[in-house]
Amino acid sequence: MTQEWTVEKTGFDTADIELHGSKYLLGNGFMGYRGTMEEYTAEQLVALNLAGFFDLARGSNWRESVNAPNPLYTAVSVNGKELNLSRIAPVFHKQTLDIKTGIHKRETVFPAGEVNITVKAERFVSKARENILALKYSVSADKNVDIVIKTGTDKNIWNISGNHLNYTDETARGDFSELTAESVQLKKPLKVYEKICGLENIVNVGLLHTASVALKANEEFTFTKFGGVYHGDGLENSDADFLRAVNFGYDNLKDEHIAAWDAIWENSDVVIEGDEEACAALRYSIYHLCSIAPRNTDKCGIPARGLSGQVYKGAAFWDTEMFMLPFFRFTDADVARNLLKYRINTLAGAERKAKEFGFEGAFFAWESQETGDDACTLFNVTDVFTNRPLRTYFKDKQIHVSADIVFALWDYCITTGDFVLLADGGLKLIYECIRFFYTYASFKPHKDRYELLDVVGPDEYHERVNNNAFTNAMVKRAADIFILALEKVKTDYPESLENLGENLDWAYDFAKKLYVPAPDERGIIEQFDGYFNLEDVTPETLKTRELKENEYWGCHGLASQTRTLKQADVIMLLSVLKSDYGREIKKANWDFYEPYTEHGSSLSACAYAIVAAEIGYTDWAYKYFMKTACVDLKGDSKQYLGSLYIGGTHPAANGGAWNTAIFGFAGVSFANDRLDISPRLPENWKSMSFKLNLRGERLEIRVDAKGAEIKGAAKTKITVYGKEYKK
Ligand code: IFM
Repeated sequence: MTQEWTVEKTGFDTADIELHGSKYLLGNGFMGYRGTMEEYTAEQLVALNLAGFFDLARGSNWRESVNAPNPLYTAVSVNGKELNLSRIAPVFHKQTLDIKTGIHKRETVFPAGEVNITVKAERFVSKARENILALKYSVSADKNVDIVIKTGTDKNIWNISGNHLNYTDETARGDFSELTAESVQLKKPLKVYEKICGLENIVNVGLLHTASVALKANEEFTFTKFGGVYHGDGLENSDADFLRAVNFGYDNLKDEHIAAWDAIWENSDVVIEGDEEACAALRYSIYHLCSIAPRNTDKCGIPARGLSGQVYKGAAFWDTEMFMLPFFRFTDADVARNLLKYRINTLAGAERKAKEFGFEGAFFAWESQETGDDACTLFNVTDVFTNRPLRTYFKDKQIHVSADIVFALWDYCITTGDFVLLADGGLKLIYECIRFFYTYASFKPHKDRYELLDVVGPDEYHERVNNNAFTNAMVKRAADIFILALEKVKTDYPESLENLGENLDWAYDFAKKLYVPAPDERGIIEQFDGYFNLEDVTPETLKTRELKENEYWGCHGLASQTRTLKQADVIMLLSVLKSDYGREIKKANWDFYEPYTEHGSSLSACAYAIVAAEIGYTDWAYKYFMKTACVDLKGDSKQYLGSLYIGGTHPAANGGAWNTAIFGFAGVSFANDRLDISPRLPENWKSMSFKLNLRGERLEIRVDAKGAEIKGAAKTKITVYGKEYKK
């Protein structure tokens, strides 16, 4: 990043097209628009990815999020030759994303024979009107020249598995076009509008308009464009809504869009004094979280790759609850509530899944789309040796997801004080999850305890293990939460108890007797039964054993019989249930597990960073914080799982960066109605300032090496390094 608020690159390399599509992403929670050039098409991975809209790709049984046709498509030709950056080496090129305002710009000087043509474009996906996109496009030349502008709605967009739409109507009238489509299987309607202002003598072919313009030397020709994308409830008044936006005009739309972003930053900005690079990377992470947050709906979760495309089928994973929700519950409780309501709304899907696998209660999807049914396949990875799908057990054994959701839901209630959510379906969700775990668990009479056998923990390289420490501890926490939530509802919302079973003794017994692996005499928690007996090999050694690029280490691959783990597992547990484990235990486990961890998932480094900050390994904490915060800036994360493409943005890491800054470096914790702040900043950080919303109070917090200053906490009880804070 060149400045704290700007991502910018001067120069052009075709190799960057894929990375930049994600890095320069615009989004507003309803749609994501990749950071591609206006003249790009499917080949350069143009995508307008829609949140919460899923269907099959034509001719396949692959269900993924739907990409809409591109209403901002625009290209310039000179003498019949299109000025396409992916094919013509530019004289100059600059791409910019202003993360404060969510505005994307490009400036490209194309050589066109004797003439240099400059294209400047500015665009945004409105943060104030979720269906609207707008573009301002200018062309100039250093000599008089005739150009042809081609603009319109382009259907030739990137789709991983094929088109999801059948087009039912396409109309172009003058400077306006309208496309109506329906999704392939469910026949869900979609409308895309497009309107141009400032272009004359237009000739229409299909949804594309062309116009010839005689450019005068060094005089800029400018026009604007508006796009409208509608599905679901928005369709009802889409004609009028789009027209209103067009009539409002580009500059007004831009102003209200910037004002909407300002309001978001007002609550969510974090200022790091003394380290511009870290500050910029953290802001960039926050930008992504806010770009994809479902602000106006509780019908969809956040996809694991945000709105950058269809990777992982556009589905939501545990990433949302464990990595992103903390940011939202402290900065924008409405978004946090929407995300949790989405889980409540999809409880029926989780119940169907439990039943399908022979259990009761709610087994939430590993990959959740709009109904909560699991989009995850049983074969998630393609073997690079045989090109055949490999059986993975993410869907059927990664049961911790149900506990993660319970954990996040309770944390939301505690942080915001919104316990009404329990009456609003929250308690029922918790109850069904605990019922699922109870039926999944095995009771061992000779040990008088319940065990969780045959599971997959966060570390996906070791499948079908017994008593994974993270899973057991999270399920135990979920069972304890059920009892707390039940008491709360009994007292405050007794009417919502009626849909729970009469006799709940089993739940108390389960909470009491569920086995949670304890630290051994060295203080180390065994990741799962028998982990310590595995071959003592680190990822570096495993790498030397690889026979092929992108070889998958899980399933029966290289890592499975060794101690090498894909991502934080025990350390994830320690980063989450932090008050259950002391510093010495954290240190012993960090030292033990760190060398074995590949960080093959972008979810891993932040867990190590948070625990490192807590145990005083500040340099490590900083290193892993920057790895997390820069993941989408550098684009150096894994792009393939076997031969499966997994590129795009990484919202879990974006959330993990915020979690590290706030919970790790600022040492924020909220428990027993008390906020504690115990800062341990990296040496070069003079201070860090941020805001937290806590039970209706908006706290302004500044931490430095000496402690913390807090404004706005009239009711909140606060301690700093465990000592009462004098307000
Ligand atoms: O949820 C993660 C998982 O933990 C590791 N693989 C990628 C998933 C989506 O981010």
